[in-house]
Amino acid sequence: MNTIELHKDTSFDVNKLREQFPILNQSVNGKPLIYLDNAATNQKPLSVINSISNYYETINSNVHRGLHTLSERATEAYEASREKVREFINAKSANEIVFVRGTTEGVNLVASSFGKANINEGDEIIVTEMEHHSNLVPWQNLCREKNAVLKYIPVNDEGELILDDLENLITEKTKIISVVYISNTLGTINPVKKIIETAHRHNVPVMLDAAQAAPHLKIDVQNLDCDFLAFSGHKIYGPTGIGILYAKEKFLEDMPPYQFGGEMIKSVSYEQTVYNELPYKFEAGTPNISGAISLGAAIDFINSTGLEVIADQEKKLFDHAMNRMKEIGGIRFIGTAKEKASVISFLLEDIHPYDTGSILDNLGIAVRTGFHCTQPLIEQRFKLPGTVRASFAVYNTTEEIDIFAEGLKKVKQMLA
Ligand code: 7TS
Repeated sequence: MNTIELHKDTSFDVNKLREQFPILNQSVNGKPLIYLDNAATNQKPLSVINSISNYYETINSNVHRGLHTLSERATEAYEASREKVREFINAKSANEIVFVRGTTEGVNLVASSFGKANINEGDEIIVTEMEHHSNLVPWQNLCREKNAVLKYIPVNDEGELILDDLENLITEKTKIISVVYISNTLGTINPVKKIIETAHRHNVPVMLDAAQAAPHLKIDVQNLDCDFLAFSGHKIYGPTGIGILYAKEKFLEDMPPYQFGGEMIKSVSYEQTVYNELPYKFEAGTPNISGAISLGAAIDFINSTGLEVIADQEKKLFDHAMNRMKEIGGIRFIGTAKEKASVISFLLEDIHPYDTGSILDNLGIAVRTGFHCTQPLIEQRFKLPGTVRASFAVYNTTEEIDIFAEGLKKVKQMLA
């Protein structure tokens, strides 16, 4: 193969990739669907969809139980997927990967289990002003139950964390810091490694909400040295109802179980129970087997497409969208951090976000409007009624963004 052919083979063809996403090929409200709500959930390639039906057509069976062949096959596929997740985030051991429902359950598990064992009256927990509700409400609730204090790392007008005071925010009472890696509302990529280094100098463990990071950048938990990390399958081209919690083994060993029942036990008598080894101690009940297996298929999709290719395409889409949107005039961007992912939150003139969203929907364009599950950030920090949010995935095209920009012009003509 000569170099020209080689180049042709490796170049990214978005239209070819789109053939793997049947949902994109449809009309909505009489217009071709333009799906720009990828931060909420992205669409699934055929390989993921097929892996779900393939599981039920060929090996459906409960895991870790039967000695029979199907159960062994299901268990093997389930555990192979755990290994894929381990590799995906470069964890030391598959024992550190717990299958959960998603990011929300991952945070709840840590708040509930680590919280029960380690948080006492007067202790402090630190989050940021830009947390998704799922990395805020569990900690708020824990603090209420334990009479502990929740502190916030502030956000500047550009939507970046103000870290100058972090050293002062951390005290002897700080028991854990939990931070969003990439903000779903602002798109800010937070300097989490720096936060982790600072926290560790004070012996404080750090949890990362990687719901928006997992689809966009390479996560290396050993390099980051984070103590806990969670993400959701449905934001990395996988199914809903499955996600993972990563935690360093030393924490998982010491933490009490989160839920109790089958799977999480080694032996049970009428008097007492011996808990199972890791990670099963945290996986009570029949798990989402098909979900876990097709999460593995989603990781295969990302690996075969290439995280770098995905990041390049998203950067191209983001830059193109920013240029087109700036041409329109009258758009206020919320979140203009230097380090940003492919998420654009904005307001068009003084038009209510819901009105902009509805008109775009009539044009077949799906965006999200409102608080994006970050109500304190939008309402209290930025004093806004909500924003419109466009978020891009690898299968979006610059032509779609041109239509989106024309749609915004139409909204402006109609309502400004
Ligand atoms: N953390 C972040 C940063 C998120 O963006 C989300 C979901 C979650 C946590 C919760 O993930 P789940 O899978 O457990 O629900 N974010 C969004 C969004 O931006 N629009 O809809 C869901």
